[in-house]
Amino acid sequence: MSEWWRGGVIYQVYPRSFQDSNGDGIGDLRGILGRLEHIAGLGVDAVWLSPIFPSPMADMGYDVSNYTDIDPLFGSLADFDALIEKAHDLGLKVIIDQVLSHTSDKHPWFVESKSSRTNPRSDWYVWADPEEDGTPPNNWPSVFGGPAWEWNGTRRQYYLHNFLISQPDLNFHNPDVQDAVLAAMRFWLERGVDGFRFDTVNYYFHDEQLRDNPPAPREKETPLEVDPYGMQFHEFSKNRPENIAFLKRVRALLDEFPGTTTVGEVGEAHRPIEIMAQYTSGDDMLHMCYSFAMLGPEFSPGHFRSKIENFFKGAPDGWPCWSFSNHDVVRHLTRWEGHAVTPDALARLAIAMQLTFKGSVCLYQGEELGLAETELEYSELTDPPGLRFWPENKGRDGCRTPMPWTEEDHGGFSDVKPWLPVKAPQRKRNVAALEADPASILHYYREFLGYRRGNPALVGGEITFYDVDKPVLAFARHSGQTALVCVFNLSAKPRTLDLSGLPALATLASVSGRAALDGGTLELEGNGFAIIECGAG
Ligand code: TEU
Ligand code: CA
Repeated sequence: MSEWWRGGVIYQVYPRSFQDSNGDGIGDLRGILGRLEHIAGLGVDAVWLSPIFPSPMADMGYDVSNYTDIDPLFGSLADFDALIEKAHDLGLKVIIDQVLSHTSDKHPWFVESKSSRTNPRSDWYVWADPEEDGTPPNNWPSVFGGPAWEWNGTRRQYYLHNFLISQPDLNFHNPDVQDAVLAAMRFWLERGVDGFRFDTVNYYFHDEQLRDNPPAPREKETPLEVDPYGMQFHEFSKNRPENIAFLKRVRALLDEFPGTTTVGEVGEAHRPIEIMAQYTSGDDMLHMCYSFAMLGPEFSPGHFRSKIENFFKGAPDGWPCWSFSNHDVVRHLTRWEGHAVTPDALARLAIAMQLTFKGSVCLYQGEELGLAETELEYSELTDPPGLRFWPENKGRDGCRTPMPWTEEDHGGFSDVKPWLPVKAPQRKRNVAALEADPASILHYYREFLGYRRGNPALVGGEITFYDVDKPVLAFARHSGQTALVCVFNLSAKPRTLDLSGLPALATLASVSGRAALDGGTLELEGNGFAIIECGAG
């Protein structure tokens, strides 16, 4: 089916941490290849590989120095071809990361661009003269701290970097830059990839006049509605109107390769849902976007409901992708632990919610094992923001520790000490142990993924929310004659609910388990939930 992505489930692999095949302590493509059965066996539609391209690894591959090759640390193009082939044999689509907003400062394009003000690529990055007093041209902040501008002594100019100093920002206003990144995309499409995850897709364009971003009065907003780094609205540094025309060029390219898809990352504190809607509305834009809207600490019915409702209000024809965990945030079992009866109860609740929301879904490697964030010492860190802002910000290493496959040393991930440690709490939840326990969260993930696949109402149906008492989230998914009422108790306390006002409730769907339905009365234990099939009428 060419629209497999609509309602599809994407499993994110963080290649450094999936499986090491050659004993250097770092995961690689051959390692992933050998573990594809695990992914396919879950019953997901696609795998998304975080960056595997040549890179100095200052931001673990999100600093690319060559868009059309594989870093030797991960393997070769031949390994990549083999991985695609096996994935396709197993019925898995392969989505790769495209980190196009910035390159590494070691990319030959930047090396050339910074060499003079007159070289052929002098305008490929965002260069700006200093203010009269020598300071940067405006107030734009870097996500990783400090100003977004770095001085270059050769050109006697600043260059823009929204992230690390070693991640200079490409100038998308230059048509040659657009052509170059589109050519890189074509390279991978011709190699057989099924789509792209676009890193920082909202950062492609900046205001050419370099106007100051307006301040965001923090006290008037909830913390997540303002920029957590710069206390300003990113009005001029990102989400510029020119991006729309460029994304249409991207979509036109993808449309040359039927069955492919795109998911844009909208890293945006201020208006994430609006931008997701804007970027996916219309069949000439991106297929899907995700944001950090569900990747934060908020865990309330109103929060989830408003994100989903606002998305479809903004883009009735758009399509979201929801994720609860990824390589940038504290794993959700740790983020939301204050709401948990037990980690497994919370894990079941979360996956059932995510898989019944309207939209596609990104899962993050290890969440099917019920992994919590790894506690690390400062000396074990590798992530630049963690190294810089410890202990207020511990960085992102805690969600990036290697997959535990077995009870062995290093969780069977590697024969040698891995780049990040596999600690006891994670190793205990290894794949082999959870496979052997039919009551494990791993089996539950598989079961619920299968349940979703078998229910068109969950994959592509409409969603209607109900007003119920506070810690409970309730909605129906419906398509054709089928309607499923989904009720989730987000608190750790048991709840008795009067659902008599809802459509004819018939039977508890077998997978939900942890609930009792008696007429219109539903009893849910803490973190309990019910998927209820509705009778006709
Ligand atoms: O993330 C962009 C982004 O918005 C994040 O930096 C986010 O704000 C932060 O991680 C929250 O903790 C993408 C990648 O996912 C991330 O790994 C990269 O570091 C970043 O882009 C730069 O390429
Ligand atoms: Ca390796």
